[in-house]
Amino acid sequence: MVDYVQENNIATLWVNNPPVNSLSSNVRQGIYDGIARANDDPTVKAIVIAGRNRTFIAGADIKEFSNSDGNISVSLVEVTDQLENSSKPVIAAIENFCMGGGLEVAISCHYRIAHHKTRFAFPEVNLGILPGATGTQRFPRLTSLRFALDIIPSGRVFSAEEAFDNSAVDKIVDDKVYEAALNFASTVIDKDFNSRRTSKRSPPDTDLLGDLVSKAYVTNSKRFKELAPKYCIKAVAAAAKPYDQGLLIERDLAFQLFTSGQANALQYAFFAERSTSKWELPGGFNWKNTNGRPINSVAIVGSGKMTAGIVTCFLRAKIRTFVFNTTEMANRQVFINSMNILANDRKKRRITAEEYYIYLSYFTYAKSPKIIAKVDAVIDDLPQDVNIKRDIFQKLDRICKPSTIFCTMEIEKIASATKRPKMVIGTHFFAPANVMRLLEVEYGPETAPRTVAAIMNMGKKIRKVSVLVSNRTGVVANRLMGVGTDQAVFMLEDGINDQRLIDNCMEDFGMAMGKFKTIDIIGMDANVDVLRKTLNEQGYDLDENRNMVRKSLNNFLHSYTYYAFFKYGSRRYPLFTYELSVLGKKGERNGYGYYRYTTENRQPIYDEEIVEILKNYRKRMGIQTRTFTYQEIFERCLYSSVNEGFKILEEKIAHKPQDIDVMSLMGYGFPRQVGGIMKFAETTGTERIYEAVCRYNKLYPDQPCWRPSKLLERVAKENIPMKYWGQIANSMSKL
Ligand code: T1G
Repeated sequence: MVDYVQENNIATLWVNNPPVNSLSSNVRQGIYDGIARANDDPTVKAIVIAGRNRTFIAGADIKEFSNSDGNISVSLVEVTDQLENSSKPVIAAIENFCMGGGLEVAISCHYRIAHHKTRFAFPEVNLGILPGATGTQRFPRLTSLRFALDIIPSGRVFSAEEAFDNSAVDKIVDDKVYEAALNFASTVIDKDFNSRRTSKRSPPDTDLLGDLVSKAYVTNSKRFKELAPKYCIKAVAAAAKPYDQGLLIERDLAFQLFTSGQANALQYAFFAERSTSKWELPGGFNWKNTNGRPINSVAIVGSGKMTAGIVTCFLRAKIRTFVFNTTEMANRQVFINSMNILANDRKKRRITAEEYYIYLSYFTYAKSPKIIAKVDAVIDDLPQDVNIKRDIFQKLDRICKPSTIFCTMEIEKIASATKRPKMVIGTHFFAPANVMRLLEVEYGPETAPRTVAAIMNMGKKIRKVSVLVSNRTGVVANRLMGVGTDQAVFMLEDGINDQRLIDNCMEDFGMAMGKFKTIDIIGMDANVDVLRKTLNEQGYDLDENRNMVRKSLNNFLHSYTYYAFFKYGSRRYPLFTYELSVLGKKGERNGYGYYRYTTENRQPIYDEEIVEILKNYRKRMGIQTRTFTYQEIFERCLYSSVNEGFKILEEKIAHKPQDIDVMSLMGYGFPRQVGGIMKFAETTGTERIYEAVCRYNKLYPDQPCWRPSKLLERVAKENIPMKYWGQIANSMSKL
């Protein structure tokens, strides 16, 4: 784990713990023992600490937090003290990742040489903790309180150049960092380096503490539903005190965070996100045993609201991207929109000017389908008309090379229109596609495992978190969270007069956005499309019915029959959203939805008109209003989604609870500090949720989302831990 190598009078400690050299117990012990050995050896004059696997150290081993192997070794605090107290100078040779505990190790050394491409960060805040191995105390002493208050509470990655500018590293090299560190070591041998012991310094800007702390509170306030950002600020501020006092405060705060449920949930989310790439198909094919052809070129066919966002994902990954529309104007518009997205990235310094031009050079217009004949994948962005889609894909099937994969949301309908059903797969991007990291990949009954492998790899290349699901009806993430949204609409219809009440309840829980704000952002039309599709599956045609009623009664909004048709069927539908859409409210897009929006300010404004519309609606529907408790709002919005999550598992649409959690976190702004909708179920207790689901099922028989999932029932009754839920779901098919 740590190799000790001596060359002339310099000892090197090589950290070797692939893939990212995390500081597991053996590594900590290895560094500690290595420093002791070098200090005891009179022939050693200087020590270099470096990482094998072309990386320095990416931090503590997160797996050990919840799963100690019982191997008692030294703590990271003892390691960092041992480094700083070394009687011989220690030089860190830093490259690739220098993060968390790795950065704490580096700043405890006496000198730091870094490769210019090194990525530095204190990402602890994203795991619900703080740099608790002296990082909050040493880092501001080495750099400044200003820089530490920027870096530690945000967890943002910073470059070697920024590190150098803020005195966090002493030298940057373009190549051969280890050799540079060895050379540097030979220049400091036998020189006094006492002033290089970080803990003995003071931050250079303690006089500015008050202002800096206030600024940090303002900058990070959006994340204050999580404890860690606030605690990080408090801990860094303590660096203005004498080192020993500051350290005690760091330890106390670190302990409080470590034992909070949030840290556990955030660490769970870290691994859940990474577990989605380990996909499996029912026939035993999986990410390990199946190869897919690399996707080096794509064609986006059609254009809509999301096209430019999708296009920029491919451009940023340097994948040749053809945009195919029948009119030149549509193609040009996609180019302009993509250019604007990249220009904004450049303005915000997410990309350099050079990258901006390189990325744009991967964009190509395709005026004729022949130009896209050789692409590796075609992505469907055509209008939602299945006949148009089938027609175009039939033509593409004749033109494209046999290995071209077709990505569409209408897998079965497109597969049957082509001679390549094995090459047809679903890809669902979430809006805005250039920002949202979730990609839902859906396989159909005929999709080949190699097609799945190719598209899952493509997802990784375009930096998406791809979740593989089996194709049923519509987008799985929408189904999961949509049931809770329907509940919100029903409660509004049934007596809540203020949409903010429900939205506040969800936002207090930590959701990025309340239910009605989400409807407005997604757009009324998109919400009504889901309703239209659901009704179609039940054999109803929403628009046909609307036209019929319009013809016969002139103003269908006043038709009791119209609503009664749906209401007194076997199932209740969230028709109030439909009513608003018919009244011309399109959501945030046109400034009118459940809230109002102005062109200057896209923040939702409470709209009293909704209450008036509601009153009329209730009258027509014959709804007797009633009051709701906060608990009922909370339970109906969230427990309905939990029950749906269990159904998605039991129907084998998703493979494991982690996949469902990632969909809720990355597609719907579920609070990361709760871990995801399934993790929330585990923390709340499945028994409690099952009891509530059964209760609502009795109360609302016209809402099928309350039929209890069989898997939830079993898990609740037998008190089965989450790690077995996926296995149990799989075994249930055999029952
Ligand atoms: N511990 C354990 N496993 C880790 C790990 C870690 N710190 N970092 C990565 N992995 C695994 C990951 O699960 C995956 O495994 C593989 O490595 C590649 O990761 C006291 C307590 C370094 C930027 O938070 O941000 O130090 O899925 O797919 O995209 O203050 O990993 O292949 O089996 O993400 O190239 C602070 C977390 C810890 C860094 C690389 N450190 N890691 O990204 O690869 S807390 C972190 C990352 C701490 C001290 C405290 C990223 C990365 P598998 P990957 P990548």
